[in-house]
Amino acid sequence: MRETLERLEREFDAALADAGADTSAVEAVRVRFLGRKGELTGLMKSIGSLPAEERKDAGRDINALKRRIDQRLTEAAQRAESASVEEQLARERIDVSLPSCIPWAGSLHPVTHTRRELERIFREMGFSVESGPEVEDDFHNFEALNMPPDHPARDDTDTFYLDGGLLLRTHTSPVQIRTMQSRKPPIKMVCPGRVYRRDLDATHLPMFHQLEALVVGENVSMADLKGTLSAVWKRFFGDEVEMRLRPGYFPFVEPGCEYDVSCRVCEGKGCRVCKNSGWIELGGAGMVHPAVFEAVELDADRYSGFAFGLGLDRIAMMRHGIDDLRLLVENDVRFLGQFPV
Ligand code: 2NM
Repeated sequence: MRETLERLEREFDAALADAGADTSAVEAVRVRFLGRKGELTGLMKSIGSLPAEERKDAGRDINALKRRIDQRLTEAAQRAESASVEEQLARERIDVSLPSCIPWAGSLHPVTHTRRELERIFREMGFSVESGPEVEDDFHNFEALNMPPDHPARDDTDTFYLDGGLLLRTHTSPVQIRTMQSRKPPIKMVCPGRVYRRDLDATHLPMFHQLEALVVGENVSMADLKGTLSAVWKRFFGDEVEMRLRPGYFPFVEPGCEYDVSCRVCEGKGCRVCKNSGWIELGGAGMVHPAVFEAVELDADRYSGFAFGLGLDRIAMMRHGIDDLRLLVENDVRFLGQFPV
């Protein structure tokens, strides 16, 4: 009997080692040795056929082995269970450091982006950013700007007139008039905003965006105008950009000029965009006309000033390589989404 039990125990240990950490294999070993038809159970049943004096020892030895086997099976089952939990944890591991889905984010309209960038540059240079009404009166939009009653821009084929002598401003200059009326020099201001003209073709929209700058003080000169323009465009386009002034006429300035920057596409060498001239016209400028100072009751003998203007839409198109004006007003998200902040 002793040899039988020792052999059984070795067989059990071997079988349990084979089962490893596999829960169902461990269970199969339990059935093989402790099940109703198991090997140890069979041995227990055979006690009755032993000689009477051997039965007590045999029963004790079998029970002792049964307890050891039971103990080892329980431990093996626990090991198998925790191994399977570990395996599941490893399999279902989630890397919380992986980037998540990027949420859909809005973007700025290219004109808004261009306006904000220029506003930032002007603020850094000490300018304030002002705004004013889009519905204006004749005085602020025309008369104070030295545009006499017969000036062609006042024609109702060029300007949107409203009831009660009001109109949609044709430039942002009325904001400068209002600023000079409400504040004493020194003045350093810019006013970006919507302006309206009765124009609609491949290169003009009835509503577009301007930004105008005004500096008024004592001894403000044409050299200050040129230095300011040059500083602004070098900041906006980069230090390599060249700038030039050409004579130009606007009723509200004397002398007046137009200004160009070297073409950003070909760097001045000449290309389709600049029509082989190497230059891109950006806007007009000049020294504030004494008649304008008179209209806002500023002493033209004491003060002088310069002003300049630019078209935000054209600059935004240049900056982003946009070749069709309509893209700016259609608000197609497939277009707008291409200008992330
Ligand atoms: C331009 C060109 C030249 C201008 C002048 C004034 C004011 F009110 F001070 F007289 N505001 N803006 C001006 C001068 C605007 O844009 C093409």
